[in-house]
Amino acid sequence: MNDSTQEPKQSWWRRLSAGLKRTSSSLGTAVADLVTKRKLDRAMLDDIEDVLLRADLGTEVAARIAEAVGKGRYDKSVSAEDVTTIVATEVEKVLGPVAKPLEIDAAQKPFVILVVGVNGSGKTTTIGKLAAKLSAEGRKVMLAAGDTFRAAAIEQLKVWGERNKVPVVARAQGSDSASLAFEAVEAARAQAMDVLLIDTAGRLQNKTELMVELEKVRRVIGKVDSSAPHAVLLVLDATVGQNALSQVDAFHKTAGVTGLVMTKLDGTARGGILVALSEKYKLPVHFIGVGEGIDDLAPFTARDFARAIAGQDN
Ligand SMILES: Nc1nc2c(ncn2[C@@H]2O[C@H](COP(=O)(O)OP(=O)(O)OP(=O)(O)O)[C@@H](O)[C@H]2O)c(=O)[nH]1
Ligand SMILES: [Mg+2]
Repeated sequence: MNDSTQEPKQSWWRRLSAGLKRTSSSLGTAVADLVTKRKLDRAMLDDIEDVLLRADLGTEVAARIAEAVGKGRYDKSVSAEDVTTIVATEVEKVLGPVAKPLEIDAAQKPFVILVVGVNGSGKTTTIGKLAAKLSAEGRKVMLAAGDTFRAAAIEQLKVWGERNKVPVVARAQGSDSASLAFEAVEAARAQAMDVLLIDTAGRLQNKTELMVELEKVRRVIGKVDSSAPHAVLLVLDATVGQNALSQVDAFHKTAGVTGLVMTKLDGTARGGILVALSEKYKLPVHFIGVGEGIDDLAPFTARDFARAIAGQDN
């Protein structure tokens, strides 16, 4: 263990800013190319807006940033730094209201967290990382292997359980995942657990029967405790870019998503999508995944993310 308290933050900031480097440096280079040897005019602002759209920031945010750049600067020369500073400021304004910690209500025993998302987005890994965080805070955590489709998925969750020294409720492959979830809530209650994290099978947002199954899981959990699930986390893979928008749409409608986790920000040029999502859906963003390891889950903070996107130093 490193005894410097700065160390963990430094390392995830490094991974986040390095991960978003492809976004920030292509944005920075494109902006620099646009602003050199020219005075600001409408055409330049349109070009800047295009660059921002290509960074996945979304039409509203791109237009707003271009407008902010234009304000009071027509016929003047602007620097690339002026523009990226405005990018960071405007992005932070969008992210500020959605950057919210995941609050565990201690009055709910167990506090039930259902984890949903498309195939391979990082659900199981995020559960493993979250279990570590919550246990470190002194909470009694239990996991439920609600992804009953694949034997490997059950094994994967059990490995995270062992690593974290927390119990895992699991059944044989092919069991009904709603009844597994029901059983897990009862077990967590009987064993006075603080938090129950329920894994689910990955499902594409356009596969109706799988989305209906998720609705059932949700409903059945509510039969044990009508206030549960207390949180429904949608895990999104940053590398999918624009597809994340339809994922949020579909999962929100079916599962009543209460918050987002965005993974794989350690290696993507598409992290800007989180800005477009925040602008459109305004769902809380709790955590970001910046690697595959147990410690690679960082609380989401608007300023850090905005500065990383804009390629600024922390
Ligand atoms: N680089 C990186 N890899 C990640 C991150 N989160 C998860 N992964 C990796 O992504 C892959 C899929 O992760 P899982 O946790 O199995 O994803 P899942 O959503 O449970 O997948 P299914 O159960 O198949 O739907 C694994 O190889 C993880 O190690 C992250 O933040 N960064
Ligand atoms: Mg999984």
